[in-house]
Amino acid sequence: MKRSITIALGMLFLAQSIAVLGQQKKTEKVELKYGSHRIGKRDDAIMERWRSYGLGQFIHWGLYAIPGGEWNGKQYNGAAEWIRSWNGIPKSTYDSLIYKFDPIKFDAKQWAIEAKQMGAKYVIFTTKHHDGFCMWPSKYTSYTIKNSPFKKDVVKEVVDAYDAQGIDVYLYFSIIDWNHPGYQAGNAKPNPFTVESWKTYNPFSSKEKKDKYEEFKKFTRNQLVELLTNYPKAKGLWFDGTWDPAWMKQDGFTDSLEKELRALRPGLIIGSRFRADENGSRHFDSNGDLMGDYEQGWERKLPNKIEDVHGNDWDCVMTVPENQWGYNKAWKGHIKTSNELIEMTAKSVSLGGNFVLNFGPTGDGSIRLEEKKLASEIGNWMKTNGDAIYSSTYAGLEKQDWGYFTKKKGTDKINMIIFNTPISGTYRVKLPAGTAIAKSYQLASPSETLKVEEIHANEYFIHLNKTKGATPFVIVLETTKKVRNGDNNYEKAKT
Ligand code: FHN
Repeated sequence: MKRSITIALGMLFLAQSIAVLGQQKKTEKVELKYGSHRIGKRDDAIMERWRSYGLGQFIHWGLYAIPGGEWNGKQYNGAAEWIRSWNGIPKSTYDSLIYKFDPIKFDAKQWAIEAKQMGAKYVIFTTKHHDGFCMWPSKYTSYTIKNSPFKKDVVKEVVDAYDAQGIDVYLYFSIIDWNHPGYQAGNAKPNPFTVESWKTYNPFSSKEKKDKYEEFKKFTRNQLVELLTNYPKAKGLWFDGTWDPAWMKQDGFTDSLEKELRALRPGLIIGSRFRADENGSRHFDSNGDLMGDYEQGWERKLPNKIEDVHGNDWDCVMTVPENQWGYNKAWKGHIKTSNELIEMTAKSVSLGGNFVLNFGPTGDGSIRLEEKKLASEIGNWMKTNGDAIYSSTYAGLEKQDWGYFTKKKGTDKINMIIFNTPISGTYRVKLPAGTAIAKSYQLASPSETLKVEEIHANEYFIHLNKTKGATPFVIVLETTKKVRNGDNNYEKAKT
């Protein structure tokens, strides 16, 4: 028993070491056929726009919204959108939910208006989740919205409505497809998982399964081309379910598919989840180079320091309750408040990333009241303080006890996003050498300047005019180059 625990811990350590190593640039590069397609960040205008978003909306909507985490009065304990994988339901019974999908309250225009009010600059919408149900009338399967009582092309309605509100649309697509006869998860990954063991790993337990998987690959490719062709306004694809070892083993196929999709839509944005290299490395190839346009590994977690993001673009996708993406009638565990979500947004931007908040509409197409309330509270905050989020990024300064710094791109403005105010109402701020504060004010009241006191070289006290209540807020520091006049007498201050 003791030995197996030791072995298990050893394996866990090894797996974690491999994962960590995968994110670090290797000094000795290995020759890769299917590694990263680009070294370094994208520098085009489309990607620059992606970087400016700050806040996005994720929507998980599909057949799973009908049971909402409950089947015949029994609660499923996993994430609601995974309910089909539960032994409590015959799979064919789940699949027949297609005949019940008739969301009479679905109003994409209203969703988009509310998303805009929240301050979202992009939306990621589930065109197909793991159950395989297509929210667009795909011609490659009959398991689509077209064959539901609703019939209408939901993806088109979402794309058009959000685009009309100036919100960029990204199409979520699950590689896992429980409905397709050729799909399979693959045999368990080799253990230990090494370059050598991966080379000889066979994900298929029979030739028949391997052949069927070839059909599935064609089907997947066709659906992706179909999505990009049908919805030219969509800016990118957001892949999921690609941890599946059968998919990970398709290195040559996925490498050329990525090239094909990018050729079909120049400027297309794809995150790091799409494919693995020939050694089974995901997100980062075996040389530690990012496999996509931004790091897509921050799901329900955030980096803590700038070193954690290795200079890459990234986004964080987050649920309101613990691990529920699709609609679940009974949210359990901690439900995040708007202040917590605003703090996550601020933290993301302060570390150079975007924050994406998930919504799970109900089976009738409405957005649940708790989510509407959060969206409206976040939106109210963003109206006043959004300038510290949009087109803002890492300021070169670490997180402080009072909150986070962001920097407005192309300006000398540094924002302090405040979540904790000291009883004194005074914040201590250390800026890089050669930086002076020309002016400071709250975003909520730019005409009322704040008293700035220099206490050491490049170190200041910013005094609030009056201490604030329970809402986070932003202090702007308009900075200039510092001119030394030699009359500083910091010792007297004894600070
Ligand atoms: O299994 C899914 C889950 O249902 C949800 O879609 C999230 C969103 O990022 N992705 C998967 C888990 O990584």
